[in-house]
Formats: sequence, structure tokens, C-alpha cells
Amino acid sequence: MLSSALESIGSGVQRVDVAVVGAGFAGLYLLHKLRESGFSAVALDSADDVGGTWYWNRYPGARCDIQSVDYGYSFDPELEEAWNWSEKYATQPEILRYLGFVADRYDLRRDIRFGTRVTGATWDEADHRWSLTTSNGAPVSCRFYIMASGCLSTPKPPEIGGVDDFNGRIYFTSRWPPEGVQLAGKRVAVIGTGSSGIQVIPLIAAEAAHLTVFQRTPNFAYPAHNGPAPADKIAAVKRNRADYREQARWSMGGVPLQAATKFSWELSEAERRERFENAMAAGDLLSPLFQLWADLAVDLEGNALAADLLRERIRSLVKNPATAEMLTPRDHPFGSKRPCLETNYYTTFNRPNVSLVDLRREPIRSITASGIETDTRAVDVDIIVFATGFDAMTGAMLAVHPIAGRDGRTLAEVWANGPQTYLGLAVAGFPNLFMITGPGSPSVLSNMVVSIEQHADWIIDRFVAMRETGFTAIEATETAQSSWERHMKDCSTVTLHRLANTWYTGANVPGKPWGVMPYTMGVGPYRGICNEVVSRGMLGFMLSGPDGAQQCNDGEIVRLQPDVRLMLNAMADMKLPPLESLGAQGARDFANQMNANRPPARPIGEIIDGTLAGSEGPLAYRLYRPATPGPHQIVVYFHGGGWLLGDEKSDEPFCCDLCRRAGMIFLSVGYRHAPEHRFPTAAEDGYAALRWIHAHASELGGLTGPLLVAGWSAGGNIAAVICQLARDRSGPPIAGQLLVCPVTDCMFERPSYEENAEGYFLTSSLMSWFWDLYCSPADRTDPRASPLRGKLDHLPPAFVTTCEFDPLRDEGIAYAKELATAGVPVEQLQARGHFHASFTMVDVVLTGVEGRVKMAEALRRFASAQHT
Ligand code: N01
Repeated sequence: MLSSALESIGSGVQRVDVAVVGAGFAGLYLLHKLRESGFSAVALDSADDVGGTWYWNRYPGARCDIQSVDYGYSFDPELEEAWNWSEKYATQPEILRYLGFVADRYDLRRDIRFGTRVTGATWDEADHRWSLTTSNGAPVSCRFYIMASGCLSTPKPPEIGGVDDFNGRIYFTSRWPPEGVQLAGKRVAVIGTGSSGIQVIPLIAAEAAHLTVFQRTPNFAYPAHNGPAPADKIAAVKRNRADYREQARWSMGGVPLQAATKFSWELSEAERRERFENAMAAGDLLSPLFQLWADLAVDLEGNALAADLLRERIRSLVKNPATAEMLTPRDHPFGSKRPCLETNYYTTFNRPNVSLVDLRREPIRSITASGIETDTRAVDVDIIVFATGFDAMTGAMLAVHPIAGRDGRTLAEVWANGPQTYLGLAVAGFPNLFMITGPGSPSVLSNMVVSIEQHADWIIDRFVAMRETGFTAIEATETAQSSWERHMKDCSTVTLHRLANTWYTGANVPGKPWGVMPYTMGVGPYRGICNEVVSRGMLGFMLSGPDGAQQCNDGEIVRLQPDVRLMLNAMADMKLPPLESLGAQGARDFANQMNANRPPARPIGEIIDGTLAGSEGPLAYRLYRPATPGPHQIVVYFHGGGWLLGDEKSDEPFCCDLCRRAGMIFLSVGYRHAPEHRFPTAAEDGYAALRWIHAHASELGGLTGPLLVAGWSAGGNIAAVICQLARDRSGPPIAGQLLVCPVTDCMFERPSYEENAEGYFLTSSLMSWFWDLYCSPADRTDPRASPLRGKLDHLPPAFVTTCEFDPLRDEGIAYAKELATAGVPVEQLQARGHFHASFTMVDVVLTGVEGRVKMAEALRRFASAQHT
């Protein structure tokens, strides 16, 4: 049992249930909640007062850039009523006053040791406690140790030689003196143009005799439109406070926001411009990121459209075109590096007392006695301001003091190649150590206050549960941690953050290991995962207690690709009836409705419909032509749908995407369906279509000669079958086959059928319904139904894609293996974390892009091999 009041034992050791590092937003809320939950706690902070980052960052112009109404605690509605923000974006002094107000209101100061730094932390396995040494006052013994030390609290060192030679004054924005700095009449240099630089530069320019800004990388910034706290928004929040805060908790960025659903290619240029102007007028950091178009944050082309508009805005504000160009970001996608809100930033460069030095063209050689020397000039100044940022996310935890966990291993050793955490909350090997907004959690990609409250609540709820069950230690398992690391990597492929050199990835600190540190998939999805860890019996945590009591439900919390998980969860929430319960027509109606709601495909050269001669009459087809000059290689494509659903248009996004990527014509065949037309109609229609297309290739604008074939699911079955038929019936020639999650066999006994029987859209029950409608049991072993049972030699080279969470996975793998055994050149893509429809849900399952890139490359290889 944990004690419920602060107790001290022996001489001079402060013994508490929980010790917290930091008395900022996180530390204060932790103290309050711990006390409320009956735990004794102490917070240690090197500052002389509360505030955390807001205590230190006192530079002129320092403000929040999440609107004040959103940038406050939500745990107590009475606190919200009791505090009124004066401005839309509160200044640093006002935020500091707010935190002081909170500390007083809940009488928190009595449990904070100010002016005290933790100098070392060691886990004591025998007692299940942490021992802390401190720079000032008694050491601390605590059951739990929580790092609420902030993501941006360890300033980067200057990294520029000669600092000690400088005769003037040096300041850091992150350590600005409380008494302020005399700037009037001074020549000032500011190094750095991140959020701090962009906030401080206009104010220094207004006071100083001359300001020289040393810029290494220009940043995207847009207007804050600060002013009085917006009465309408505040009234709206008050009217529905609980609901508003709950929306924030489940949002992407920790602020309720209606995200854009339309893609850039669905909007005309005028519409895009209108959206952009509205977003600029909103004066909001998140609006341009989330509300312009749906592909902005995930796709380079969509992103570039927004970036161009932002660049245009810079040109319109900065009079000197050369200066405007210098201020224009060109080396990273918009949003991949943290954008900034600006107030008079760009127009400051129109002032006669401001100059800009581009460090990409003339790097700083050194600081000298009189100023700053670059490769081409010497700039004499009286004051140098470093706005050069922080050793973010890991700096405070690693640099401040050694943390020695189980077996004496230090956190610095364990994180030598980058931070490893479970959920950004815990680290394997460090029992009872928790982080608030640690690397691996949404943290700096969110409204910090929302994320702080979520972490504090989650952690303290665990303490309460442990008190009830008698466990005294909790630790993340290695399995859970490494699977979270893999999940983090998967997430980082969805957004564009990986494409910028930024403190999000550690790239701003020389020698720091590279990796996207914050969780990129959003606050709401992350909260859902944390909750799921609990509901699945503390999945991935080892709990232990006195007398060797242990409980461990080891495992991996997310095995699906992040977007697949979100999509399947959304589908599960819809509580749709099983497709097979709807009857054939009902299932078709449903599939058509689903298709009508999906994002439209990106434009390609041309889409035309036509008719070809099938085995027993005309069949519809749809032809997708690339925008490049023809003639093009033709790929004969067969859609999925269990031989029952879909038509020549139903895989349009997939056909368009591969048509664009491969630069080939995709001709999707409208073969006839079961149950009206049972086996072998689909296969024979497919073969007849192949012959017709081969004979009419040049009329279709295609290259004559061998064709390529492709298909998904049941369409993959048809594509595989017609390769065998073409071999056995003397043509037409096929240069390659792309089989995506193909049905290759009628046997249900493979492990993938058992493992994925339910829950991943294509269930075994649905698959068995498809088979029943298509084919009698007696016919199923015919190679035209189960190509795996056919002869597999002398077939065209193949690229076989299978998905981990798909009943058809093992038969696809078996087909690839048997093809290889038969001497057919075969490549496989076994897609981890994907499900049956991952690759055809273009612009929905974004992690499918990489696979489609490989498919297009394979098609190009097949096409070029026939000419060599
Ligand atoms: O730090 P930064 P920041 N020589 O790392 C440059 C939050 N915040 O303090 O980009 C020359 O963003 C560096 O150049 P480069 C917010 O999350 C919020 O401004 O590395 N230049 C860059 O221009 C923010 O993102 C608010 O090439 C050097 C700048 O210094 C985070 O804190 C306000 C250099 C550093 O920018 C950090 O912001 C302020 C060198 N050796 C901060 N080293 C709000 O509004 C670095 N630079 C809430």
C-alpha cells in the first residue's frame, strides 16, 4: 500500500509516494491530482517559482501560439470560470500569472522545492523505490518518479566559436533576464528564426538602433491577428464547456477543429485560394495545417500548393525582393517543421534599421570581440541574442542528471541511439519512472496542456489501481517498447515531418540520433491507444509487488499500420451488418455506396469507357490512360469483389494510382459476376478480354505485343488464372502478372484464415460466402478456380502482394513460393500491418503508397524486360 501523506524517515530524507521534476503546467497539475488521489508528493524545480518553460522564456514578444482559451487546464470548470484571459494569445507574463494563480488556488507551493535540481536518480530494486539526490536540501525517496521536465527546457549551447571573446552582452531568449534588457540605441544581432526568433525580432527592431538577423533556415510563418480575447469564441466555449473540452481531448492537435475533407485536386485554384485567405484571416496556428485540404499534411504535391501560397504572401509583405527570397522557405514541406505565428515579422524587414544575413550563403565563422564574422563580412554589434532553440524532448531528461534504472543502466546509455519508450510514458528497465509528454507521445505536436492532462490522469490512475491491487512496481516490457518504436516509425511515414531538419527529429543538435520523436497520428488516436492498454489488462507492462507477486500481459498494442487501425476502428464503430447477411444485391448496393463516399482519384490523362467482345457477348471496360505521351504499355486489370461485387469502375482509385505511377494504360474489365454467372464465367471472360485487348492494342492507344495483367483479390485470382490459360491456349503473350492479395486456392485451413477470421474487413465467413456463390465444391479444385492447383511452370514473371491481416495471406505466399519452385521469376511483397484492402484504398490508407510504388516499379520492370 502506498502511504497517503507526506512522511519523512530517518534524518533528512524526504520520503514521499511520488517525486516530480518540474513545476510548470505538468508539475502543477500532477501535484494537485496526486494530492487529490491521496498520494504524498514533492515537486523539484531549479527555478525560483512556478511556470516551467514560461518561467524562463521571458523575451519580449513571448506568447502562446495556441489560443489562450484552449491553452489552459480543463480539469476544473470552476478554475476555468475563475480565470479570464485578456488576449487571444496570452503574453508570457499573463501565462505566468495564470500558473501562479493555479498554484495558489490549490495551495501547491507547499509541496514544491524551488531552487532545487535533482542531481541523480537511482532505482532501488529491493525497496521498489527511487532515491534522488538534490542540489539543495534533503535527498528524496519516492515510490514513483515523474519527469515533468518539459520538452523544450534545455537550451542548446551556442555552437559558435568565440563567444567568450565578445565584449558586448549575450542573451538567450530561453533565459531572458527577468529585469529585461536595455535595447534602445544598441546594435543587436539575433541568431535564429524559429518561433522564438520570429516573436522577438519585431520587438527588438522597434527598440534597437540596428538589428541584424542571422538566419540559417527560413520558416513558414503566418499572421496571429492577436487582439483582445475573442468574446464570441469564449462565449461558445462557456456554453458547452464540457463538450468542447472533450472534443479537444479526442482531436488531432488538442484543439477542436473541423479538418478539411476535400483533397487539393477536388478544388479549383480559386477555391484553394479562398480557403487559404480564410485560414490566414483566422489567425490560428492549426487552421492552415488542418483546414485547407486533406492531403496537405501527407502528400508533397498537396503540400506544395499551400507552401506556394505562403511564399506568395511573403513576397507581398517584404518590399525588397532579394530579402523576400531569403525569407522564403524552400527546403522543407510546410508543417514538417513547426510553423510560427507572426505579428509584424515580415514587415519588420522593411525597416531601415533591420538587415538580414543568410547563413546558408555566408556561414558564421566566429564571434569576435566586436561582433559576428561571417565568410564575407564582419558585423559589429553590442548585443547578441541567441534564439537558437533547445535540445528538445530528450535534452531535459538526459542532460539534467543521471537516471540509473534496473541493474544500474542509465537512461543515457539506453537512449544512446535515440529515445526508446513505450507510449512516450515509460521506458523498459526503468520501473516506476514516468514521463509527461515524453518522446513517443503527441506532446509537441499537440496543445501541450491537453496532452499533459491526459498523461497525468493516465499515470495517476495507474498508481491508484496499483494501490488497490498491492503492486509496488510497474515497468514497460521490451516487447511492448520495441513494438511502439516500430509503430512510431510506421506513423512517421504517414506525415511529412520526416522530411525536415528540425528539433522534432533531433536534427538541430549536432550528433543527436535522428528520428521523429513526437507521435504524429494525433491526440485522440493516441488517447484511444493508452486507454486500450488499460482495457487489455495493462498490455505491455510488468507489474510486481511484495513476495514475488507478478502480473504481465505482454504484447504489442498496435500491430496494424496506423491508418489501417484508424480506418478499421471507424468501420467497427459504424456497426455495419456482415456483408454476407445482405444478400447479393444488398451487398452490391452497399459496396456501391461505400465507393461513392471514397475520395475521388487524382486526375490522370484520360478515362474512357468502352465495350469489348467477351466469351459470350460484349463486356464493358474502362480505360485509364496516363497524361504522358503514348502509346503506352497496357495492363489488363481485374477488379476485386469476390467474383460477385464491383465492376470495371469499382477499383478506380487503385487503377488511376498505378496508371500514374507506372505510366501505363490500365484497362479494367467488366467481367460477369456470380451468382448469376458462376464458375468458370469470370475466368473465361477474363481470358476472352485478354485476347480482344491484345488484338486491339493499338486502337486503344497501347503498345502492341505482350500485355501485362493485374488484379486484386478475386481479380487477382482471374489474373493468375488467365496467365495459365494464355500459356495453355497459345497466347496471347503476357510479360508479367501483378497479383494483389489474390485468391489462389479454395482451402480454408491455412493459419491466415484462422488468425484473421474476423475483424479485418474480409472475414472467413465472407470469403466462404463468395466461394459458395461462385463455385460448387466439386469445381473448386479446378485450376481455373484455384490456380495454386494448376501447373505453374512457364508462366510470366510475377509480383505477388500479400497482407499480414488477410485470410488470403498464406495462399498468396504459397502461390509465390510454388511459382518460384516452378522456375518462374517471382517477387513478393508481404505487407506488414496491412489488411486486404490496404492497397486499393488510395488516399485513405496512406501507408499503402510504398507498396504501390513497388508494384508500379515491378510493372515497369516486366515491360522493359520484354524489350531486352
Ligand atoms: O527554436 P527553434 P525556438 N547557427 O529550434 C537556428 C516552441 N516555442 O526557440 O532551422 C545558426 O525552432 C535554427 O536554424 P535551423 C515551439 O514549439 C513556442 O525558436 O536549425 N542558427 C532556427 O532558426 C518552437 O518550435 C513559442 O537551420 C542556428 C533557430 O535557431 C520551439 O519552442 C515560442 C544555430 C532555432 O529555432 C523552439 O522554438 C517560442 C546555429 N548554430 C518557442 N542553431 C510559442 O509561440 C540553431 N539555429 C508558443
